[in-house]
Amino acid sequence: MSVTTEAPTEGRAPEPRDFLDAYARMLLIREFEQSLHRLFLKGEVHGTTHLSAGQEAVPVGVNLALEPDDYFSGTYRGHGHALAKGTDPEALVAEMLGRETGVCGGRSGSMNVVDLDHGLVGCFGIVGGSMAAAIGAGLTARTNGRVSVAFFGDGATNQAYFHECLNFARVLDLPVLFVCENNLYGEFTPMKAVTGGGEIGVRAAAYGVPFEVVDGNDVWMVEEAARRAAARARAGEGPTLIEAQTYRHYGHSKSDPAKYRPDGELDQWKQRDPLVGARARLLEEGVSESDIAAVEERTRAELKQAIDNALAADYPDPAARAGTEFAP
Ligand SMILES: Cc1ncc(C[n+]2csc(CCOP(=O)(O)OP(=O)(O)O)c2C)c(N)n1
Repeated sequence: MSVTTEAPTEGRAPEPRDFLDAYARMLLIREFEQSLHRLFLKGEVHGTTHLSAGQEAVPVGVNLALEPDDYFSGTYRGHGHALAKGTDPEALVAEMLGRETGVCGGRSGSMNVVDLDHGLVGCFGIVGGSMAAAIGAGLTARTNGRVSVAFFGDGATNQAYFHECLNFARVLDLPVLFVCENNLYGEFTPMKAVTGGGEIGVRAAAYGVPFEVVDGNDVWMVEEAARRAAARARAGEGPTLIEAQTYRHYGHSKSDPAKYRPDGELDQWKQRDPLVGARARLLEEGVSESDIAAVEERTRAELKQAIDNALAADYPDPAARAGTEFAP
């Protein structure tokens, strides 16, 4: 059961200002992750990080269709999910640096960020865990008119979570948007090698959940699909699966140089970089080069200030952590 892209877009049509804001948000995510990469190489970020560079149009496009108090959950590749919804960049980078000003007081690190003020019920290192969390938030969302979004990867569609959660959401008509970021790879593994049948959307159809496949590098196509799905959810019509086809520019995590990808594949995808496409669209919409340049400059300057502030912040006092953490 698919939903055609001819379905009417709910809500008002985007204006040039919206396009500029969306571009700025994607640029913020890209530059944030590149900064994180540099901070990791300098030894400031511990453990590992999973960068989402290349996939920015998915969370930003979905967020354009959400209200500020809607819920969402992300993966370990969650910097973009959080920044798209409004998490403060300074608090997010401070979290990556383990500082007390971090959004979780420096306790979560890169993979497990929570920011309830912006509806982020959690980022999950367990593949598919985001779906279960979004179902929980969806049960609440059903009672207060909100929607709940789960971001997850193509690999997660082979987890039991995917099947249980789609079934459960359909049976209870929960207002949940399942947003699969199909970046063609799991951990070192091509999606086609591990996905029986090769198609993700048809799996949703098996549970009676409508699905759409969209160009995940086109922020406005993602927004339109999310707007339709959110409208159905708010109307009590239940869940939707959106498969956003995209590509990650880096390897799976910091220990993966992504040598397994065929020669030329990354370059081909970079020609369809979501930021390059959005910038070209802005010019087509009549936004001037100087307006775009001003936004780019402001975004970079604000991010630099945020990082400087985060680096100057203190580490949490270990004594103050007593009783706040779970140990088996
Ligand atoms: C339940 C579980 N199984 C295995 C892993 C190890 N693992 C971490 S990421 C990953 C690949 C997931 O791929 P995908 O869902 O496509 O997301 P992507 O990393 O491409 O964004 C795997 C197998 C895990 N973290 N959790």
